[in-house]
Amino acid sequence: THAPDSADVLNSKDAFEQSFVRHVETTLARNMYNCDNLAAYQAASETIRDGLLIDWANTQQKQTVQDGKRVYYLSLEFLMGRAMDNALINLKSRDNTKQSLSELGFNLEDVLDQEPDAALGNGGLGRLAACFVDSLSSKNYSGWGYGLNYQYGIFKQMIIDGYQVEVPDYWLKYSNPWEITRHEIQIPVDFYGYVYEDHDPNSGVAKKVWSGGERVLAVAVDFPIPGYNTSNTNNLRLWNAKPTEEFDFTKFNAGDYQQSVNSQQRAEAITSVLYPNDNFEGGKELRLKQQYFWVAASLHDIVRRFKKNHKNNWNKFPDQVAIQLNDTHPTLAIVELQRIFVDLEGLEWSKAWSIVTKVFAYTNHTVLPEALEKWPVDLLGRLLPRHLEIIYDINFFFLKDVEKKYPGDRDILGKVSIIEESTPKQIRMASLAIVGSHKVNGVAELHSELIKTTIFRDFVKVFGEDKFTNVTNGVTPRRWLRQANPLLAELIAEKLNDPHYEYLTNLGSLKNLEKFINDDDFLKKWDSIKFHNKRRLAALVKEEVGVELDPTVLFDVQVKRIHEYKRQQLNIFAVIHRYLHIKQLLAQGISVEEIKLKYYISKASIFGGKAAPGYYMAKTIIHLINKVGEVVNNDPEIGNLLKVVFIPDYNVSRAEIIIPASDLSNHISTAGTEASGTSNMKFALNGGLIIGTVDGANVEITREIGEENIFLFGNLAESVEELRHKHIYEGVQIPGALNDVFNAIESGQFGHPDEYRALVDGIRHHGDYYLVTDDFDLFLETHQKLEKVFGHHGGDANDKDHLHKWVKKSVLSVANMGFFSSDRCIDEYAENIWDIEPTNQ
Ligand code: DL6
Repeated sequence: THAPDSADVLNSKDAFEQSFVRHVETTLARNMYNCDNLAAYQAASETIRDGLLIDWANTQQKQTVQDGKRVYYLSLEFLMGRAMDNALINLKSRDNTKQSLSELGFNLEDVLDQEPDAALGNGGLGRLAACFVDSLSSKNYSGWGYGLNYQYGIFKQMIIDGYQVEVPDYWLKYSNPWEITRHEIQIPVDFYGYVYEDHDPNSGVAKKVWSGGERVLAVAVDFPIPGYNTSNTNNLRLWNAKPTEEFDFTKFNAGDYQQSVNSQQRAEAITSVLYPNDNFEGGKELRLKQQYFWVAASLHDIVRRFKKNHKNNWNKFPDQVAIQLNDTHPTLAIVELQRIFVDLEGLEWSKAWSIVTKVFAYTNHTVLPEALEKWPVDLLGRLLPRHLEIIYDINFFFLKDVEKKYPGDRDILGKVSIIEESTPKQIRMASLAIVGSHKVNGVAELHSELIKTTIFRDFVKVFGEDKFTNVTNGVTPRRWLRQANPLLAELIAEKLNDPHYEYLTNLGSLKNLEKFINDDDFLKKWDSIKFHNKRRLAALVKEEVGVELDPTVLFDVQVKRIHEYKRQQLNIFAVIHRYLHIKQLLAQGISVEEIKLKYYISKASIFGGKAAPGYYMAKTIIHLINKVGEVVNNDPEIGNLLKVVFIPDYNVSRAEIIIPASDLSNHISTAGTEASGTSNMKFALNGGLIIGTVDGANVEITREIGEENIFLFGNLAESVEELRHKHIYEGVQIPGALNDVFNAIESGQFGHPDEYRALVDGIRHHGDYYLVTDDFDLFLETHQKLEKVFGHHGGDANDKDHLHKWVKKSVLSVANMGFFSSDRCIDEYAENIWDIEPTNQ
C-alpha cells in the first residue's frame, strides 16, 4: 500500500473512466448520451482535478510540516494558457487519458480544444510568471504565486477591414474546473478614510491608526500547479474582490437599495478587468486599487501563515519568507509590510524596516523610461493615506543615509528620491522597490548591465554594485517543447535514449543531440517534423485568415506584442520592398521561376500580436500589415512567391501552434530596448532559426548556440544614443530602398496614405527614434544571406543542401538551448536571491 496520489486516479483506465462518467452524471447532471466535447472537457478536467487535489493536499501538508522557507511570487499577471494538456503532461497521464477518452468515444485533441485560455496577462512578463510557477513545482521548491483572478483577461483581438477590434474575453463563461474558491479565506482590505494618532493604553506611546473608508473582501481562489515528474504541487492563489455584507446591509436598511447594488459593483470592479497595456497605465485610480487590494490580501495571508507556526517571532520572518516583486506593480507590498509591523504588530520602525528589506527582491523588465511606474502623490494619499505617510518616512530615512554618504550633494538626492518634485508630485515606484529590496535584477545580461548605467545609475552609486544582479529569463520546456511540439519532443527522447522524457527537467542533456549531426536519416526526420508542424499552422491560417499557405516555403514569423520598439514596421517595410522588387522584375519580363532562382526564395511572412487599445502607432502597424496582405495575397502574378498574413488574437494556445512551425523568427528590436525576450528562446528550442538584433537574450542565445546558427544584424546598443542625436541634428537619411517603400505607401497602394502618415512621418520628419533607417539595409542584406542558406527547400526531404546547411543549424540550436529552461532561472533565484532549497520529497 502507498499513500494515495494522483496516479491512482489518472493512470488506470478503469479509474479514469469511472470518475469521468460520475462527473458527467453528477457534476454536470447529464448523461453519456448527451455528452458533447465541451461536456467531455469538463468531466475530464474534473477527473484530472480530483487527482491533482490529492497531490496538492499532500504537498501543502508536507511543506507545512517541513516548515522551510517559502518564496512568494507576486505578479499582477499570470498568462497561463490552457491547463488540461499541461496537467496531463506533468502528471504523465496523457496516454492513459487519451486511451480512456477514446474508449468513451472522444478524441483527446478535440476535447483539449474546448478549453478557453486563461489569458490573465499581456505578454512577456505574465507568461514568464506562468513558466516560473511551473518550474517552482517541477524543481520541488515551496513557492506560491499571488495574483488577481480577473473576470476579463486580455481582450480578444478581431481584425475587421484590417483594423484591430477589441472584444471582451469573458473566459469564465462556463465554470472553471481548475479553480477552487476558498470561501473561508476572506481578507478585508480597506481604502480611503483618514489617519489619526492614538496612544497605547499601557505604554502611553503615540501610534498612528488608519481608519479606512471603504472595505472590500478578498476571497482566495486557488489553482493547483503540478510539477513535472514529481508530486510536488504548489499553489497559485488569485484574489476575487467581493463586497462586505455589513456595508450593503446598512445601505439596504437605510432604504438605499440602488446604492447598495452600486457598492457591490464597485467592489467587484476591482478584479473585473486586466489592464491591456504592457507598458504603464498612468493615473487610473482603479489600477492603483487593484495593486493595493492584491498586495494587502497577499501579505495578510503570508503573515497569517507565518504566525501559525512562529507567533510573533519576527526575527525569523526573513528565514521563512522571500517575496519576489514581478516588476514594480506590487511595490506597495513593501509599504504594507512595514505598516503591518509598525502599526499593527507594534515593532519599532528601524527593526521593522530591517526585516522588510531582507524579505523583498525586485525584478525589472524594461529600460523604457516611459514604462516606469509613477503615481501622483494626491491620488495615492487619498486612496491610502497611511501608506503615503509611510512612503514619506521611508524616503526621509533613506535620504538621510544618502546625505551621509554624499554630504551636500543635492543633485543625487533629487535623483534617487522616491518622491519626484514635479507638478503634480509623483511617487517613483521603481525607486521605492529598489530602496525596499535586498536585490534588484534585470532579465538578461545586456539588460541587467544597461539598467545599472541608465535608469538605476544613481542607485548603484548609493547601494553599490552588489545589490544589482542578473537572472536571464527562461521558458518551461514542458509546455514549450513537449506540449507544443510533441513529435519533436518524441524524436529527441528517442535519440537521447530517454523513454521517460527526463530531459525535460534536465535540459542540458539536449547537448547530446550533437552526436547525430551527420546522421542524414535523423536530419530528414527532424525536417519532416518541421514540415508537419508547418502544415498544422497552414490549416490554422486557412481557417482564421482564409489564405492558403504552401508549407514548402520559408515560414518567416514575427509574433509578439505590437510595439514600435519591437519594430514590426521594419519587417513589414522589408516585405513591401520585396513585393515591389518582385513586381519590377516581373515587369521586366523575368519569370517567376527565374526570380526564385536568382532573387528571392518563396516565403510566407506571418505576423501576430495585440496592440494596447490606446496605442495609435501600434494599431497603424497592424493595419498596414493587413492591407499589404490583402494586396500581395490577391496579386495573381505572385502566387506562392510571397504571402503575408496577420493571424488574429495571438495568445498562448496559438503560440503553441505557431512557434513549432517557424523556419525563421524575427527578434529585431532596436538594440538596448528589449529587456530579454522569451519567445526567441521558444522558437530556438523548437528548431526555428532567428534573425535578430544584438539585444536582450539574443546575445546569450548566440553565445550558447554559436554565431553561425543565428542571423544577427543591426546597430549595437552603444551606438543608439549617438544615432538618435545625429537624426535630430543632421536629419534622417532615408535609404533608397526604404524610400521606394514610403513612396508606394504614399501613392495609396495599401489604402489611403493618411492612414499611415504618422508612421512614415515619425521616421522621415520626427527623428526615427527606433532607428528603422539605420538598420533597414542591414536587415535586407541579412535576409539575402539567410535565404541562400535555406535554399529552395520545397519540402523535399532529399534536398541535401537544405538538410546540411539549414537543418543542421536547427539541430545545433536546439542542442544548445539547455541554458534557457526556466528551471535554471528558478535555481538561480533560489540560490542567489531567495536563499531557499528544494523541499524533501
Ligand atoms: O521578462 C519578461 C519579459 C521580457 O522578456 C521582455 O523583453 C519584456 O519586454 C517584458 N516586459 C513586459 C512588460 N513590461 N514591463 N514593465 O512584458 O518582460
